[in-house]
Parts: sequence; C-alpha cells; structure tokens
Amino acid sequence: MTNEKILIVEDELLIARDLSQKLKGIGYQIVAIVSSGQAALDVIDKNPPDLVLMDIVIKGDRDGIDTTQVINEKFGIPVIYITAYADDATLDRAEKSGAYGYILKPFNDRELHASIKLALHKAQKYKALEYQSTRDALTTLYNRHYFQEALYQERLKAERQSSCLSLLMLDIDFFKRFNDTFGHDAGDYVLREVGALLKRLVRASDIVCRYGGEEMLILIPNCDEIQAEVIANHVRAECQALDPIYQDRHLGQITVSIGVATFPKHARTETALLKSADDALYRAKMEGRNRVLV
Ligand code: GH3
Ligand code: MG
Ligand code: MG
Ligand code: MG
Ligand code: MG
Repeated sequence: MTNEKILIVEDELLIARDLSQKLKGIGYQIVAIVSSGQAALDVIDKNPPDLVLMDIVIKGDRDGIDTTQVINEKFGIPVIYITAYADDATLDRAEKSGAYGYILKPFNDRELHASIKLALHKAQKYKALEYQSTRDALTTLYNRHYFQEALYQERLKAERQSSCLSLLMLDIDFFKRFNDTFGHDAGDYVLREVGALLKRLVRASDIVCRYGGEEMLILIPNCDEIQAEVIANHVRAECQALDPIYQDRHLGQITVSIGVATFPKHARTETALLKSADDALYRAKMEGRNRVLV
C-alpha cells in the first residue's frame, strides 16, 4: 500500500471526483480537491501533500503553471500536470516550471499510476541528495557550503530589516587530546555529542554548521552582540557539563572557546563577519580557552 498524500487542483468537479476515486482505489490519500492556485497554496501551507496533480486552466488569476512555479520554489513538492493542452507554447512554459510530469486528459489509468509512482520516487531521491549535499556526514550539522549561502541570505535579510545578525565561532579546546588519548573514534564521538548539543540549544531559525575539523558555527538572526554573548556563554557552560562516555570510558570535560561577531556592529560583509568572529576566537584561545570573547 502506498498511502502517500495527493492534492488535486482541478476546476472541473466531475473530473476531480473521478480522479479522486481512482487514486483512493490505488491506495493514495487525497488531501483536498481545490479549483484555484491560491486555494492550492493555502492547503500546501497547512497540510503539505507528497504530490500535486495540477490542471493548467483553473480558477483565479494564477494558472496551473504559475502555481507550480510557486510550489516548486517555496515548497519543493513534486507536481504533475493533468491537462488537455499540449500546444507548444503551453508545453514550453510547463517545461520551465519545474514539474515532474505531464499527463494528457482523458487519463489512461495505468499511465496515471505509473507517472505518480515515478514522480514520488524521483522526489524522494532528490530530497535525499539535497540532504546529503547540505550536511556534514559525521555530525549531520549543515556543511560549510550550505552555511556560506545561508550567511549571505541572512545578511541580506538583516540589512533589509535593519536588524542584527550574530555569528558564534566555536572551537573545541585541546581536541587533539581526545584523539590522542582515546582514539579517533572517541574524537568522532565528541564531535557528534557537541553537534547534537548545539542543535538542542538553538532555535529553529538559527543555523548550526560544522565549519572545519572541530570548529562549529552558529548563526543567530535578530540577535545583538549582548544577547549573543549570553547565548555563547550558555553554550560554553553546557559543553562543559556534557561528561561524554565512550565505550564505558569517561572522556573527561569538553571545554570550548567561542568568538562572537555581530552584523552590522562589527562587520558589514560575510567575509568580514567570519574574520571578526575568528579574531575573537583566536583571542579567546590566547587568553586561556574555555571562554567567550566578542
Ligand atoms: P586548540 O585548543 O588550540 O583548538 O587545540 P586543538 O587540539 O583542539 O587544535 P588542533 O587544531 O591542533 O587539533 C584539531 C584536531 O582535530 C586535529 C585533527 O586531527 C582533529 N580532527 C579534525 N577533524 C576530525 C574528525 O573528523 N574526527 C576526529 N576524530 N578528529 C578530527
Ligand atoms: Mg481546467
Ligand atoms: Mg586549532
Ligand atoms: Mg580546537
Ligand atoms: Mg581548530
């Protein structure tokens, strides 16, 4: 049984009902039947389906292709067109909209079923690839590549909204000791534990990344340097409280040093912000580690 959720966008009620019956018969759940682009976006926002079947000529000022473009950009949910239109101009627009398929009415049941299965499979694969390409494999934190893009976007947003954006650069103190004393696997375990702790401590809008070997970044939107220093000290204290145990051995305390920098107070570009946090981290190390400096 499949049980994936499908949204039907179709302005001809008889066709929509017939389609809905067919799909239920094969084992899919129908999230809703709607007849306009706006209604489709509203449903997706509240109860995202796994797939959308999209008529091209529908009610409202957005047609199926424009709606698909929005779904593709904002939600990344696969869309298959169900339409009677196969003229060149329509096909050309459809091709550029990021859809996963194009089925002509009247439907052939087997073709419909096959297209849905292929699209769902492709979407799942795409999602897995997207996850892999944005994450660090050891800690599952975001990777450096993803972070660069996020930093750019968040800096633009902060500029637009005249808000602050804080960056915490964290480095585990004497990390080499864990490797040297307990082995590389124990060192890996420490990295995963610290990564998991950071994820637990931050809000959903914050971005945590593994920047290098034992260096991690936390990007906090709407946060000035005073709040950032408080958060950084909380992170530092929680790391120290971890007491990691690996293969029945206490690995000892983890302490970290953290450098803090805030946009726009300390720097106005991504590069300068990273440099400013790195400088503060360097000073924290020089002044004895296990501390936060701004
Ligand atoms: P400091 O307080 O100055 O930061 O000292 P440190 O020992 O933490 O710093 P250093 O940069 O000298 O050592 C970092 C070590 O991290 C060196 C490298 O072998 C190790 N490392 C980097 N990536 C990984 C990893 O993925 N797993 C493990 N186990 N070790 C790693
Ligand atoms: Mg129609
Ligand atoms: Mg180092
Ligand atoms: Mg270190
Ligand atoms: Mg380091």
